[in-house]
Amino acid sequence: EDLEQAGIVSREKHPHSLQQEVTYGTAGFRMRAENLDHIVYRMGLLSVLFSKFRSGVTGIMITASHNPEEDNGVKLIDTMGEMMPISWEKHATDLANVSDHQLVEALKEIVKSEAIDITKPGIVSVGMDTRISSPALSQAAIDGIKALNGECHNFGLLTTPQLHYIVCCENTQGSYGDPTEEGYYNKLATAFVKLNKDKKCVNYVSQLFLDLANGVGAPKVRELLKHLNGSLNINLCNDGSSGKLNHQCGADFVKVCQAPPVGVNLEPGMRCASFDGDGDRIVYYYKTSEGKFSLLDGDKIATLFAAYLNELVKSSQLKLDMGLVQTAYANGSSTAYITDVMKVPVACVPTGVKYLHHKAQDFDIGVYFEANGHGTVLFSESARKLIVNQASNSSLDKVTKEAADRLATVMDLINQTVGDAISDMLVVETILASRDWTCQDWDSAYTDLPSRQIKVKVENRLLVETTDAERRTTKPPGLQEAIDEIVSNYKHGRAFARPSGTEDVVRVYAEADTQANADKLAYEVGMQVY
Ligand code: 16G
Ligand code: ZN
Repeated sequence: EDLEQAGIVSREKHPHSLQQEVTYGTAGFRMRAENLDHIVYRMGLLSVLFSKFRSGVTGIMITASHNPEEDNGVKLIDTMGEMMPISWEKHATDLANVSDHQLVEALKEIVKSEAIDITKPGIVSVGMDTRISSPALSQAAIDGIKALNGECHNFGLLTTPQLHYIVCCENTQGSYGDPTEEGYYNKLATAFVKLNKDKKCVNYVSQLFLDLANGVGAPKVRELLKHLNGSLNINLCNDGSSGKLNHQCGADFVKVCQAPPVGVNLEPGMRCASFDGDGDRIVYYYKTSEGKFSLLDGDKIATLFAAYLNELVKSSQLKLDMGLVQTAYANGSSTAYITDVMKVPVACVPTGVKYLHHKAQDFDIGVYFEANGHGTVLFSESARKLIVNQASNSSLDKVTKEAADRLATVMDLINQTVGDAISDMLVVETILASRDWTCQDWDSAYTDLPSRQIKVKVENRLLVETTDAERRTTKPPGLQEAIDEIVSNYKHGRAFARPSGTEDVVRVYAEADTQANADKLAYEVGMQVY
């Protein structure tokens, strides 16, 4: 039968070739591309089982996001366009590690433990980024899907969030949008053009300098521009025509180095943004009139979104509760601002989109962002209905109805399946235009505490264990006490250490009153971990 067939194809075309054990990490499997072939093939198999289990279309994305060109990765997408649930990660890990002749047995094991009806259809949508290794790996995934007699929708080049969007559309009978790349541009562009049609701006300039990290964002933003009818001008930088993927550019580089990417000649007055390699993160930045580089990261984007949505909800005369979700990396000033000034509840969760997304579902409107620029807004089903009803309620006064209409349109501009650089960019631009703000205006809400991130190479990063959304360590013994002691010597000091979920290192984050102190604090905490 099919499962036996999967075993034959495995041995003949995608043999297991790796010594070390691998685990399905924070965002799937990620490693040197040459080691991934059999893993991706097996994820093709798993995605078919997962589709049968869910009775819907699942997805597979081939990408390693902001990692170097030599790496690649694979992650699975659930039927609502969200990440595969954590409970299935162990199946992915098991399947990736078994030998070729144990494979059929492992598949049977999954079928049994999840009580999967194997006779159901298995349908999987596949997308990939621009890496040189992506087409071959994408083929490995397709081979896996076909080996189990699954149906494959091969979309080729996509940003990660585009694939999430398409999978969601495929499972919701078009109510979320058309399940095509074209449908994606149409939905976003229609909302953007509507929201920006009669803007009269003095301070906001409709000109964005966009660093695409030489990744898949470049061809996709070009496509988008064709649909925007000139309502936004974008200068594409690092668009893949010469530079190397993620090399000295992209959202991760800019965030970690707190410096502009190569290829962008930053001058005061310019509004700039960077995508990461697969288009699911964005950060903004500009040069102040004093000539200082200033970053508008995920925290700044979250507060911009939340404040604006809050106002629209109030003007629409709706009662919807809003919450903001962050991780330990959120700048302390942002958390204080949201709590004390905006008076919006803040939750802190462990690093990784799956945790943020899940927590955001607790609110009518849940805004979540990682400081690194990955985030979106979730509207509960009841909130969505209330907003749509209010927008079409003809008994309301003009101002209220217009606000509700605007809120409904902003909702259409947001990719709720996952953080999406293209969608987030369009929302930021809409809000800045509607407020007639420059970057400096936006930035003035609060001042970030200087911070520093470092990574520490250790023998075994898993010796460090954490609690309290990664803000405190429980192991090794004595580490947290030592960190507390060091931190107490710094004004506005805060620091934590956590094992990375994507690299073999321990990450240390520190913030303090000055950059020199933040640097020193990170270093001192790093020495405790080492
Ligand atoms: C992955 C996560 C990202 C997280 C990062 C942290 C997803 C889709 N991506 O890229 O959210 O910030 O890992 O990596 O979940 P780290 O554990 O190595 O610090
Ligand atoms: Zn990414």
